[in-house]
Amino acid sequence: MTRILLTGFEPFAGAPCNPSWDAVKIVGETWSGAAELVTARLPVEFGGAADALASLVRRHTPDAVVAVGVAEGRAAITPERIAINLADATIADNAGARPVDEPIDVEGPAAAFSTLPVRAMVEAVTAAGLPASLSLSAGAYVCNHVMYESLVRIARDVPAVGFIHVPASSEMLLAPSVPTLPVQRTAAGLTLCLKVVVDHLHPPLPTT
Ligand code: PCA
Repeated sequence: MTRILLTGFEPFAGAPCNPSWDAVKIVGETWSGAAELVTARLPVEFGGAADALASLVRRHTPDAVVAVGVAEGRAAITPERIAINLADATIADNAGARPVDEPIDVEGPAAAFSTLPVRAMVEAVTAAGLPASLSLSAGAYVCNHVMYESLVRIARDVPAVGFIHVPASSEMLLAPSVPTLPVQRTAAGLTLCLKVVVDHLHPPLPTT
């Protein structure tokens, strides 16, 4: 059976929660798609997150890896198109690391494209009345790092690998001007994204 590894992140930057994990947890508890779903929570640490993902990939040998993180300020569910070979943090990660202007992999490519069906994912989510759009930048913090490492190194033989940023939630207690999406809606959008991934790996037979 097809197996999907879906990850969210622990809280960081003093926030009480991280809607990426809150939503991933709901997706795991309610999933009824045609694939086995494994969910896990990653640390917000350069290096630590990639190491945790690498051991999950070794242990579960998934057919798809979908990592999810929060992007404060975004109002939509945003599949990332590309990860760049740059670690440039404006705040320290949860282990105190704060790389500035550093390549992730000195010998690696400048960038790597998502191998998820990102456009079809956006179409499925918007068709359900939920906010979604394609993103051209995963930033240069831990999320971009995990996406880059998974595409270039950790899961390079896995057929569908990528990253989705989700909006903040009201539970994060951020300034009222920061857009939020209820985690139940984020979870519904992520579930639709995963169903598109399953169809992409195993296209349904045409009904004639
Ligand atoms: N968002 C951060 C790291 C963890 C998370 O949920 C990011 O966008 O890099």
